[in-house]
Amino acid sequence: MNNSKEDKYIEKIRELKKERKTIILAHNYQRPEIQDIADLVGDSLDLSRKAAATDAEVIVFCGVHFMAESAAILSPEKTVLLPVREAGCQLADMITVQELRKKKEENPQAAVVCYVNSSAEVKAESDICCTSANGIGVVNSLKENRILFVPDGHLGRYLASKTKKEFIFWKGFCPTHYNLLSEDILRAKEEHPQAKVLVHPECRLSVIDLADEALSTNGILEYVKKSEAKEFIIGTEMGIIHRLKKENPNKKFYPASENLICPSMKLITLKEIAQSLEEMRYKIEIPEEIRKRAKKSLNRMLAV
Ligand code: CIZ
Repeated sequence: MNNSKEDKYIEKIRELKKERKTIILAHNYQRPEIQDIADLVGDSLDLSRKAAATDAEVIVFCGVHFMAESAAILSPEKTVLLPVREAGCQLADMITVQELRKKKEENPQAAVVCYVNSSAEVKAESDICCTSANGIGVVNSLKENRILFVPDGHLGRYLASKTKKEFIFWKGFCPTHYNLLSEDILRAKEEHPQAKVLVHPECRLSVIDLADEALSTNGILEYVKKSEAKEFIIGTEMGIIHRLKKENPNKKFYPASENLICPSMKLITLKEIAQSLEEMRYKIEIPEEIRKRAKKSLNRMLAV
């Protein structure tokens, strides 16, 4: 997009934002220009919690569908907009509530732990939620020894390797993280031998085994800020590199692979945000009964 067009959309967004008492949230994986116009940048839960604590009347969530749902679960009195209807999450779509109910029937003794990357309906059907940052603590807090972990089989395997619980894994995966291979890490390490390797726990265990740390997006940001190291190989969606560079201008960042791009995260543009605010679209609506039960699973996690 040329600069004058970009400026026109930024101006429109600022104007509408004021008029509609709006807060704009951008996930760490969003395009740089979206992160730059957002009021807050972060992970999905952190953004949703912070937005809930504001007096904004409208939340524009620049992320994917389940993230906007999390904001709507925590802020029922606010209007939550997802600028692009098609911005879904392939991982979250790898489980339906009917499939989950069937698996629960087959495993009545298991506690259902659901990664926040899931629909409101799946959260509502689970005992407790977790994030990639607090998963170990959540699993260890449960009295049950059997854990039915949904929907991310890779995060599940990582948590199983860090706890003593017996896991039943779901077959879901994040295609962006799944495509990162150990060969990519080995190549990046050869090219940048001084660099620390930070990967997301949605990666395969073979990739995590080669990394210095497996961390959530906010975990990566915190680690880099505190680290004495000057170079980092980043094994998660490369949108995060914009924020890493901005917050650490004297450090260097290399994506572990050029394929670390989530197509859904890139659907949102400045033009889409301006249109979203102008037309108040696309509103996230969650039936109240589902919202309340999903909130219970999130609250149980927050209590841990
Ligand atoms: O929930 C989030 O924000 C995601 C997808 C990952 C993370 O580690 O922040």
